[in-house]
Amino acid sequence: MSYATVARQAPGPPQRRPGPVRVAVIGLGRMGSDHVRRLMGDVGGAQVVAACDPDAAARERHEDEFGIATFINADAMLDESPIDGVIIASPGELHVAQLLSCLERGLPILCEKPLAPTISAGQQIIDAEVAHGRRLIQLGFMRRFDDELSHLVATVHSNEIGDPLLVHCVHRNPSVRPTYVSENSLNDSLTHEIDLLRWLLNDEVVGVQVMVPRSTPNAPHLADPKLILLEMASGVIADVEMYVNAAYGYEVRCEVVGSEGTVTTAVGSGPVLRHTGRVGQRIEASWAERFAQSYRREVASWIRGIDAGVTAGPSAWDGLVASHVAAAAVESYRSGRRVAVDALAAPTLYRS
Ligand code: ISE
Repeated sequence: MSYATVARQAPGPPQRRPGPVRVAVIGLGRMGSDHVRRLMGDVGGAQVVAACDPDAAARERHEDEFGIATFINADAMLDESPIDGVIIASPGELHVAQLLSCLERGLPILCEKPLAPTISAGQQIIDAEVAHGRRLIQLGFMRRFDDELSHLVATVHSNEIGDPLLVHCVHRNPSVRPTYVSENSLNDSLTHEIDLLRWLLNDEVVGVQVMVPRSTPNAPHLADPKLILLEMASGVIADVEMYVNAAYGYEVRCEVVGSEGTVTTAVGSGPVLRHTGRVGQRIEASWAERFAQSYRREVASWIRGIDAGVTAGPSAWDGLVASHVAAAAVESYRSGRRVAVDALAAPTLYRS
Protein backbone atom coordinates (compact mmCIF):
# COMPACT_ATOMS: atom_id res chain seq x y z
CA MET A 1 0.00 0.00 0.00
CA SER A 2 1.37 3.40 -0.89
CA TYR A 3 1.75 6.09 1.71
CA ALA A 4 -0.59 8.33 -0.18
CA THR A 5 -3.42 5.88 0.39
CA VAL A 6 -6.28 7.60 2.14
CA ALA A 7 -8.43 5.70 4.61
CA ARG A 8 -11.88 4.48 3.66
CA GLN A 9 -14.21 6.96 5.27
CA ALA A 10 -16.91 5.26 7.33
CA PRO A 11 -18.38 6.99 9.24
CA GLY A 12 -17.14 10.58 8.91
CA PRO A 13 -14.81 12.16 11.47
CA PRO A 14 -16.28 14.43 14.13
CA GLN A 15 -16.37 18.10 13.18
CA ARG A 16 -13.25 19.95 14.38
CA ARG A 17 -13.51 23.42 15.83
CA PRO A 18 -11.69 26.12 13.79
CA GLY A 19 -8.17 27.18 14.83
CA PRO A 20 -4.84 25.39 15.18
CA VAL A 21 -4.88 21.60 15.55
CA ARG A 22 -4.48 20.87 19.27
CA VAL A 23 -1.97 18.10 19.86
CA ALA A 24 -1.07 16.04 22.92
CA VAL A 25 2.28 14.25 23.05
CA ILE A 26 2.78 11.02 24.99
CA GLY A 27 6.44 10.55 25.89
CA LEU A 28 8.94 13.39 26.22
CA GLY A 29 12.12 11.49 25.42
CA ARG A 30 14.18 12.35 22.36
CA MET A 31 11.47 11.66 19.76
CA GLY A 32 8.59 13.21 21.70
CA SER A 33 10.59 16.28 22.56
CA ASP A 34 11.66 16.73 18.92
CA HIS A 35 8.01 16.50 17.86
CA VAL A 36 7.02 19.16 20.41
CA ARG A 37 9.76 21.43 19.10
CA ARG A 38 8.72 20.86 15.49
CA LEU A 39 5.04 21.50 16.18
CA MET A 40 5.74 24.64 18.20
CA GLY A 41 8.26 25.78 15.60
CA ASP A 42 8.14 25.54 11.84
CA VAL A 43 5.20 23.14 11.35
CA GLY A 44 2.32 25.57 11.04
CA GLY A 45 -1.35 25.12 11.91
CA ALA A 46 -0.79 23.20 15.14
CA GLN A 47 -0.20 23.75 18.81
CA VAL A 48 0.97 21.30 21.45
CA VAL A 49 -1.45 21.82 24.34
CA ALA A 50 -0.51 18.91 26.60
CA ALA A 51 2.20 16.31 27.10
CA CYS A 52 2.84 13.48 29.49
CA ASP A 53 5.86 11.61 30.77
CA PRO A 54 6.68 9.87 34.05
CA ASP A 55 9.95 11.83 34.24
CA ALA A 56 9.49 15.01 36.33
CA ALA A 57 12.53 16.78 34.87
CA ALA A 58 11.31 16.25 31.31
CA ARG A 59 7.86 17.56 32.23
CA GLU A 60 9.30 20.64 33.89
CA ARG A 61 11.58 21.41 30.93
CA HIS A 62 8.65 21.32 28.52
CA GLU A 63 6.39 23.37 30.79
CA ASP A 64 9.07 26.04 31.12
CA GLU A 65 10.14 26.16 27.49
CA PHE A 66 6.77 25.78 25.76
CA GLY A 67 4.19 26.60 28.41
CA ILE A 68 2.30 23.36 27.84
CA ALA A 69 0.29 21.52 30.50
CA THR A 70 2.00 18.29 31.48
CA PHE A 71 0.77 15.09 33.11
CA ILE A 72 2.28 11.94 34.57
CA ASN A 73 -0.47 9.74 33.28
CA ALA A 74 -1.61 9.48 29.64
CA ASP A 75 -5.25 8.67 30.43
CA ALA A 76 -5.55 11.66 32.78
CA MET A 77 -4.13 13.86 30.02
CA LEU A 78 -6.55 12.47 27.42
CA ASP A 79 -9.50 12.93 29.81
CA GLU A 80 -8.67 16.47 30.82
CA SER A 81 -7.27 18.10 27.68
CA PRO A 82 -9.24 19.49 24.75
CA ILE A 83 -7.27 17.88 21.90
CA ASP A 84 -7.63 17.01 18.21
CA GLY A 85 -4.80 14.49 17.86
CA VAL A 86 -2.14 12.57 19.76
CA ILE A 87 1.50 11.76 19.05
CA ILE A 88 2.71 8.59 20.76
CA ALA A 89 6.46 8.61 21.30
CA SER A 90 6.66 6.43 24.40
CA PRO A 91 8.58 3.13 24.65
CA GLY A 92 7.08 0.44 22.38
CA GLU A 93 5.85 -1.75 25.24
CA LEU A 94 3.41 1.03 26.29
CA HIS A 95 1.90 1.56 22.85
CA VAL A 96 -0.96 -0.95 23.05
CA ALA A 97 -2.73 0.56 26.06
CA GLN A 98 -2.11 4.10 24.83
CA LEU A 99 -3.27 3.38 21.28
CA LEU A 100 -6.41 1.66 22.56
CA SER A 101 -7.19 4.67 24.80
CA CYS A 102 -6.85 7.05 21.86
CA LEU A 103 -8.88 4.81 19.53
CA GLU A 104 -11.68 4.62 22.13
CA ARG A 105 -11.80 8.40 22.13
CA GLY A 106 -11.80 8.55 18.31
CA LEU A 107 -8.57 10.59 18.24
CA PRO A 108 -6.20 10.63 15.24
CA ILE A 109 -2.78 9.30 16.24
CA LEU A 110 0.75 9.55 14.92
CA CYS A 111 2.50 6.59 16.58
CA GLU A 112 6.23 6.00 16.49
CA LYS A 113 7.33 2.48 15.57
CA PRO A 114 7.02 -0.24 16.72
CA LEU A 115 3.25 -0.48 16.59
CA ALA A 116 3.35 -2.92 19.51
CA PRO A 117 5.90 -5.17 21.24
CA THR A 118 4.39 -8.43 19.95
CA ILE A 119 2.43 -9.49 16.90
CA SER A 120 -0.59 -10.49 18.99
CA ALA A 121 -0.59 -7.09 20.69
CA GLY A 122 -0.32 -5.45 17.26
CA GLN A 123 -3.26 -7.52 16.08
CA GLN A 124 -5.30 -6.16 19.01
CA ILE A 125 -4.68 -2.63 17.71
CA ILE A 126 -5.66 -3.63 14.18
CA ASP A 127 -8.87 -5.23 15.48
CA ALA A 128 -9.72 -2.09 17.47
CA GLU A 129 -9.12 0.20 14.49
CA VAL A 130 -11.12 -2.05 12.18
CA ALA A 131 -13.96 -2.11 14.74
CA HIS A 132 -13.83 1.71 14.79
CA GLY A 133 -14.54 1.60 11.04
CA ARG A 134 -12.05 4.16 9.79
CA ARG A 135 -8.31 4.64 10.02
CA LEU A 136 -7.07 6.81 12.86
CA ILE A 137 -3.45 5.64 13.12
CA GLN A 138 -0.51 6.87 11.07
CA LEU A 139 2.67 4.94 11.82
CA GLY A 140 5.95 6.85 12.11
CA PHE A 141 7.78 5.41 9.11
CA MET A 142 9.26 8.82 8.30
CA ARG A 143 11.28 7.54 5.35
CA ARG A 144 8.12 7.65 3.26
CA PHE A 145 8.37 11.44 3.49
CA ASP A 146 12.05 11.58 2.48
CA ASP A 147 12.88 13.35 -0.80
CA GLU A 148 15.79 11.14 -1.77
CA LEU A 149 13.92 7.87 -1.16
CA SER A 150 10.70 9.22 -2.68
CA HIS A 151 12.58 9.99 -5.92
CA LEU A 152 14.07 6.50 -5.95
CA VAL A 153 10.64 4.94 -5.42
CA ALA A 154 9.04 7.19 -8.06
CA THR A 155 11.74 6.19 -10.57
CA VAL A 156 11.07 2.50 -9.98
CA HIS A 157 7.29 3.01 -10.11
CA SER A 158 7.61 4.92 -13.40
CA ASN A 159 9.18 1.79 -14.92
CA GLU A 160 12.25 3.74 -16.06
CA ILE A 161 14.61 0.97 -15.00
CA GLY A 162 12.30 -1.83 -16.15
CA ASP A 163 11.54 -4.73 -13.84
CA PRO A 164 13.25 -4.51 -10.46
CA LEU A 165 15.42 -7.58 -9.88
CA LEU A 166 17.68 -6.86 -6.93
CA VAL A 167 17.79 -4.23 -4.18
CA HIS A 168 20.90 -3.36 -2.17
CA CYS A 169 20.35 -1.46 1.07
CA VAL A 170 22.79 -0.02 3.57
CA HIS A 171 21.70 1.17 7.03
CA ARG A 172 24.49 2.39 9.29
CA ASN A 173 24.39 4.12 12.65
CA PRO A 174 27.54 5.60 14.19
CA SER A 175 26.77 3.93 17.51
CA VAL A 176 23.82 2.79 19.60
CA ARG A 177 22.64 3.18 23.20
CA PRO A 178 24.28 0.89 25.78
CA THR A 179 21.02 -1.05 26.31
CA TYR A 180 20.84 -2.04 22.61
CA VAL A 181 20.93 -5.82 22.13
CA SER A 182 21.84 -7.75 18.96
CA GLU A 183 18.19 -8.41 18.07
CA ASN A 184 17.42 -4.65 18.03
CA SER A 185 19.11 -4.14 14.69
CA LEU A 186 16.40 -6.50 13.35
CA ASN A 187 13.26 -5.81 15.39
CA ASP A 188 13.89 -2.06 15.54
CA SER A 189 16.23 -0.68 12.86
CA LEU A 190 15.51 -3.18 10.04
CA THR A 191 11.77 -2.39 10.16
CA HIS A 192 12.61 0.76 8.14
CA GLU A 193 14.06 -1.32 5.29
CA ILE A 194 11.16 -3.79 5.44
CA ASP A 195 8.74 -0.89 5.05
CA LEU A 196 10.89 0.69 2.32
CA LEU A 197 10.87 -2.56 0.31
CA ARG A 198 7.09 -2.94 0.60
CA TRP A 199 6.61 0.67 -0.52
CA LEU A 200 9.22 0.46 -3.29
CA LEU A 201 8.16 -2.88 -4.73
CA ASN A 202 4.46 -3.05 -3.81
CA ASP A 203 5.27 -6.54 -2.73
CA GLU A 204 5.52 -8.66 0.40
CA VAL A 205 8.48 -10.43 2.01
CA VAL A 206 8.15 -14.23 1.84
CA GLY A 207 11.49 -15.34 3.27
CA VAL A 208 14.35 -13.99 5.33
CA GLN A 209 17.85 -15.09 6.16
CA VAL A 210 20.21 -13.30 8.53
CA MET A 211 23.96 -13.83 8.22
CA VAL A 212 26.44 -12.66 10.82
CA PRO A 213 29.99 -11.91 9.71
CA ARG A 214 32.92 -11.22 12.00
CA SER A 215 31.80 -8.54 14.48
CA THR A 216 33.17 -5.04 15.02
CA PRO A 217 35.45 -4.51 18.03
CA ASN A 218 33.53 -1.22 18.60
CA ALA A 219 30.75 -3.17 20.34
CA PRO A 220 32.10 -6.57 21.37
CA HIS A 221 28.84 -7.51 23.13
CA LEU A 222 26.84 -7.26 19.88
CA ALA A 223 26.61 -9.27 16.67
CA ASP A 224 27.23 -6.28 14.44
CA PRO A 225 27.13 -5.87 11.42
CA LYS A 226 24.56 -8.24 9.98
CA LEU A 227 23.66 -9.10 6.41
CA ILE A 228 19.98 -9.78 5.82
CA LEU A 229 18.53 -11.35 2.69
CA LEU A 230 14.86 -10.63 2.10
CA GLU A 231 13.00 -12.57 -0.59
CA MET A 232 9.95 -10.87 -2.06
CA ALA A 233 6.88 -12.70 -3.42
CA SER A 234 7.71 -11.48 -6.97
CA GLY A 235 11.16 -13.11 -6.81
CA VAL A 236 13.07 -9.85 -6.20
CA ILE A 237 15.83 -10.37 -3.63
CA ALA A 238 17.03 -7.56 -1.36
CA ASP A 239 20.17 -7.53 0.72
CA VAL A 240 20.42 -5.21 3.69
CA GLU A 241 23.62 -4.36 5.52
CA MET A 242 22.65 -3.40 9.07
CA TYR A 243 25.64 -1.96 10.88
CA VAL A 244 24.83 0.03 13.99
CA ASN A 245 28.34 0.83 15.22
CA ALA A 246 29.82 2.13 12.00
CA ALA A 247 31.55 4.96 13.91
CA TYR A 248 32.00 7.44 11.03
CA GLY A 249 28.41 8.73 10.74
CA TYR A 250 24.82 7.90 9.85
CA GLU A 251 24.04 6.55 6.42
CA VAL A 252 21.06 5.07 4.62
CA ARG A 253 21.52 4.03 1.00
CA CYS A 254 19.53 2.07 -1.51
CA GLU A 255 20.21 0.84 -5.03
CA VAL A 256 17.66 -0.90 -7.21
CA VAL A 257 18.91 -3.06 -10.07
CA GLY A 258 16.34 -3.29 -12.85
CA SER A 259 16.12 -5.07 -16.20
CA GLU A 260 16.83 -1.79 -18.08
CA GLY A 261 18.97 0.19 -15.66
CA THR A 262 19.68 0.94 -12.03
CA VAL A 263 18.79 3.75 -9.66
CA THR A 264 20.73 4.70 -6.55
CA THR A 265 20.21 7.22 -3.77
CA ALA A 266 22.87 9.94 -3.58
CA VAL A 267 25.85 9.46 -1.29
CA GLY A 268 26.16 12.16 1.39
CA SER A 269 24.54 15.56 1.12
CA GLY A 270 25.45 19.13 0.34
CA PRO A 271 28.31 20.39 -1.85
CA VAL A 272 31.07 18.11 -3.08
CA LEU A 273 34.41 19.38 -1.79
CA ARG A 274 37.70 18.72 -3.58
CA HIS A 275 40.67 19.57 -1.40
CA THR A 276 44.19 18.32 -0.67
CA GLY A 277 43.97 15.50 -3.18
CA ARG A 278 40.58 14.25 -1.96
CA VAL A 279 36.96 14.57 -2.94
CA GLY A 280 34.36 14.53 -0.21
CA GLN A 281 30.87 15.29 1.00
CA ARG A 282 29.29 15.68 4.37
CA ILE A 283 27.80 12.61 6.09
CA GLU A 284 25.13 13.26 8.72
CA ALA A 285 25.89 12.36 12.32
CA SER A 286 22.53 10.85 13.28
CA TRP A 287 19.14 9.74 12.00
CA ALA A 288 17.57 12.84 13.55
CA GLU A 289 19.79 15.00 11.33
CA ARG A 290 19.54 12.85 8.20
CA PHE A 291 15.75 12.65 8.38
CA ALA A 292 15.00 16.08 9.88
CA GLN A 293 13.11 17.22 6.80
CA SER A 294 11.25 13.90 6.55
CA TYR A 295 10.04 14.22 10.15
CA ARG A 296 8.86 17.77 9.46
CA ARG A 297 6.93 16.64 6.40
CA GLU A 298 5.53 13.62 8.19
CA VAL A 299 4.18 15.73 11.04
CA ALA A 300 2.94 18.50 8.72
CA SER A 301 1.07 15.98 6.60
CA TRP A 302 -0.48 14.40 9.71
CA ILE A 303 -1.68 17.84 10.86
CA ARG A 304 -3.15 18.60 7.43
CA GLY A 305 -4.91 15.23 7.57
CA ILE A 306 -6.51 16.09 10.92
CA ASP A 307 -7.66 19.40 9.50
CA ALA A 308 -9.18 17.65 6.49
CA GLY A 309 -10.62 14.77 8.53
CA VAL A 310 -8.57 12.05 6.79
CA THR A 311 -5.88 9.63 7.93
CA ALA A 312 -3.21 8.87 5.36
CA GLY A 313 0.45 7.83 5.40
CA PRO A 314 1.85 4.51 6.60
CA SER A 315 -0.81 2.59 8.51
CA ALA A 316 -1.02 0.41 11.59
CA TRP A 317 -1.16 -2.49 9.14
CA ASP A 318 2.20 -1.43 7.64
CA GLY A 319 3.54 -1.42 11.20
CA LEU A 320 2.19 -4.88 11.93
CA VAL A 321 3.61 -6.38 8.73
CA ALA A 322 7.03 -4.81 9.36
CA SER A 323 7.10 -6.28 12.88
CA HIS A 324 5.95 -9.67 11.56
CA VAL A 325 8.83 -9.80 9.06
CA ALA A 326 11.27 -8.49 11.68
CA ALA A 327 10.20 -11.30 14.04
CA ALA A 328 11.07 -13.80 11.30
CA ALA A 329 14.47 -12.11 10.94
CA VAL A 330 15.08 -12.50 14.67
CA GLU A 331 14.16 -16.19 14.37
CA SER A 332 16.61 -16.58 11.49
CA TYR A 333 19.36 -14.79 13.43
CA ARG A 334 18.85 -17.13 16.39
CA SER A 335 18.54 -20.34 14.38
CA GLY A 336 21.04 -19.50 11.63
CA ARG A 337 18.49 -20.70 9.08
CA ARG A 338 16.26 -19.14 6.40
CA VAL A 339 12.79 -18.51 7.78
CA ALA A 340 9.67 -18.47 5.61
CA VAL A 341 7.36 -15.51 6.28
CA ASP A 342 3.65 -16.39 6.29
CA ALA A 343 1.42 -14.05 4.33
CA LEU A 344 -0.91 -11.91 6.44
CA ALA A 345 -4.30 -11.01 4.97
CA ALA A 346 -4.95 -7.27 5.21
CA PRO A 347 -8.43 -6.29 6.44
CA THR A 348 -10.42 -4.26 3.87
CA LEU A 349 -9.76 -1.05 5.81
CA TYR A 350 -6.07 -1.23 4.80
CA ARG A 351 -6.49 -2.25 1.15
CA SER A 352 -5.93 0.49 -1.39
C1 ISE B 1 16.73 3.37 14.92
O1 ISE B 1 16.36 2.13 15.35
C2 ISE B 1 15.53 4.17 14.62
O2 ISE B 1 14.50 3.93 15.15
C3 ISE B 1 15.63 5.31 13.70
O3 ISE B 1 14.36 5.70 13.28
C4 ISE B 1 16.47 4.94 12.52
O4 ISE B 1 16.60 5.97 11.64
C5 ISE B 1 17.81 4.43 13.02
O5 ISE B 1 18.69 4.25 11.97
C6 ISE B 1 17.58 3.17 13.73
O6 ISE B 1 18.77 2.52 14.08
